[in-house]
Amino acid sequence: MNRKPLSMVVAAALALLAGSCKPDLATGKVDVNWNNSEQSASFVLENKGNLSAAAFDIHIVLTEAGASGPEIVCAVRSGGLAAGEKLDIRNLSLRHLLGEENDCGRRIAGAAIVVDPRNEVPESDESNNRQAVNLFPISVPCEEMARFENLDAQIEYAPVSHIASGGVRFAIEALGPEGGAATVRRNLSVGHGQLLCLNNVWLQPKLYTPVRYIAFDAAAAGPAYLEINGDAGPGPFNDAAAIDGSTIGGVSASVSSDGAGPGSWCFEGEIYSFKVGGRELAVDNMVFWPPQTKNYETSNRSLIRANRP
Ligand SMILES: [Ca+2]
Ligand SMILES: [Ca+2]
Repeated sequence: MNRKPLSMVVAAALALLAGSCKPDLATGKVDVNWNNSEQSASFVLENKGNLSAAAFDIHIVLTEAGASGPEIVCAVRSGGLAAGEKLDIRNLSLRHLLGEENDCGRRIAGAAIVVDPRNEVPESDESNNRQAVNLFPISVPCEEMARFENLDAQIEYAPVSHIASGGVRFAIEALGPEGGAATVRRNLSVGHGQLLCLNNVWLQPKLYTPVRYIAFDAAAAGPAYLEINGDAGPGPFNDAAAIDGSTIGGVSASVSSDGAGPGSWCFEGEIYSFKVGGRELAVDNMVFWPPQTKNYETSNRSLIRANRP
């Protein structure tokens, strides 16, 4: 009887196992909200392999039409993924990628979710790590966006304080008799970089001219308060979902998050005054439309034209 030595069989089996015993990171369903009121991505990643994957990067790459400029990348780090485990990322804000340096994102034509772009994790299948979606061009006023990156970290602004970010001035006022503070924080799953965490305070942008539209990234771990054109609407609101669809001071509100998760809060209508407050409310990336200085420049220009002989 002709039998292979046992050691040869074991070696062959081990070689086979070494090939298949690897993690396999893969992108699942990808949903990119890219419109005037919201710029965010939701997606599911999965480790389809039979070994756990160590830490890796996730890139959301925005590509421009004609690909003239450098790629615009939002990077997120994952601590790792066990075999068979899924990572569900919801409403990851891309709003901070809007900037004058990339024409405020007006030429963006596509987005791609790329898992492990630096190839830190050896995988059994390296071909399923990227998924691209087409996007329609949008027009978002990003020239005046309060990103709160200019504020000193860990500072607590007690009421009444005055701050400025992105050319917009804000007042921080007490919400109720307890006082409270607005704290500069970072590394939360809402917005990007630094943000403002409102604990028992109002945040009030100073509107020198009425605006048609205000939007920002937010997450509320408790009741939220709004006061638009002097009206509190049906507030206080138990959570973000309760705000969605309401009318406050003649202004319609829409919120993309449910419960305490991060999302985009948008307010559309003739807005003369605006206040947002909360017990534990994180806000970032506030945009105002039309931008107040822009509005002033435009009316100034038309005045010059009108005076020409
Ligand atoms: Ca893979
Ligand atoms: Ca920020």
